[in-house]
Amino acid sequence: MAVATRRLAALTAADPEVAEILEAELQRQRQTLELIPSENIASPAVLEAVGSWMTNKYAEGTPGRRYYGGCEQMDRVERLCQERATALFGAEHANVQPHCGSTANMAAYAAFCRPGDTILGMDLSHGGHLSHGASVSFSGQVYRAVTYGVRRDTELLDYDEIHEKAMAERPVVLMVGASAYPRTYDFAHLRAIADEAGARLIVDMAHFAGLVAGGAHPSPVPHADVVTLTTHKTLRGPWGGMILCRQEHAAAIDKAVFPGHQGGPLMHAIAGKAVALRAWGQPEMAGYAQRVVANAQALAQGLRDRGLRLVSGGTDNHLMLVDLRPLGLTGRAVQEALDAIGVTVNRNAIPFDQASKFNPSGIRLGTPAVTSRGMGPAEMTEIADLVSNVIGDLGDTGVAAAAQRRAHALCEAHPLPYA
Ligand code: DSN
Repeated sequence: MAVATRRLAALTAADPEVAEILEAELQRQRQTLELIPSENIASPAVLEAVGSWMTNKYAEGTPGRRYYGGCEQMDRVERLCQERATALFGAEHANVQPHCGSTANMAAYAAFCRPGDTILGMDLSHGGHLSHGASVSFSGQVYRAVTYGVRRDTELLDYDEIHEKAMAERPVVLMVGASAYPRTYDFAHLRAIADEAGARLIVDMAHFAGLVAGGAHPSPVPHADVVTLTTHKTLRGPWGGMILCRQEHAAAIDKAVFPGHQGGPLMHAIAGKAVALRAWGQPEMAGYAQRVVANAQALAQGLRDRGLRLVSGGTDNHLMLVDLRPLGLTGRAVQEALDAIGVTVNRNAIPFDQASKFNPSGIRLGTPAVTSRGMGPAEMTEIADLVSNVIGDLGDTGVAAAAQRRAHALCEAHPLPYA
């Protein structure tokens, strides 16, 4: 494949093999409807910052208190990023150094807990994240993890169970947030539970940070001791993590990030985070969060209209889970069939799933990336139609070919923002 973009000129000359892989991935992204709810499309400005010489610098420490010389510009960009984060989310303090969501959560727990302490988080199989206490993750190995889930009848968070477990287990931390929960949270209620149980409240808003930034989702910031997030999902920035907290916890959080869990911060990523945060005040992001939610609701409606069952009946945020059990299908088969026509989703467990984790009974879909491409409710109905056609006639090559043409046409009409 010819690699001819100016962006990759130096790379093509130095390493045509890697350049070709990057070019192939760009073509895949161009020609694919990206429905994985944790993915998005970073702006060209963010990519420039991340792909810059800021990668050349060590800056262990915090602005004004570095362990290396030559950090003047590092201090400037990190302070700018912190100021933009605290202003955007109304937080008292921001640590913008976490490399990802898991290291943000590691540091957040460590600010309050010692190994062996009890944490209470959402069960992975009900939509929680690995780092919220799963036994295969540090969070379930370093700490004594207890979990809560959703109600069987409504598939909504079971606040009574959270209250009961918090009072019985007296966790040091109540962790709230999920990777596959299609609804919003009652943060005031969760704060009251944490207070009654004597726990710290940490909210992991990795999935919905951009919805909070754009005013399309309640903010956990006024309620939580600490809020962790990632910057590459709905926030539409570079890959990375971040922590917001009350001033009283700032020193403990900063120490837990460095030297507690990380060495040198990724200064190129911090520059990219700063660029992404600024964009939320600019016309390019105006109404984006509301459009992501409106698109998710249109997609959910379209799927329901075509006979698919959604966990909890729909969505309030950017994602939804389709229950494939009524159709006798598995997540892996549907994921692969959609992959083959240029539609990317991920197979996912649904609450009370009896199937294997490797081939669970659901698929997870979301709208951040297609919204970034400028698609709206009409396109969501088109996507619902072609996706449900493929699911309804899995293995039918004629149906798949027609759906592929329609997916391709949507991609052509809504190009990526890259040259
Ligand atoms: N693995 C991410 C997701 O896809 O939701 C969460 O960090």
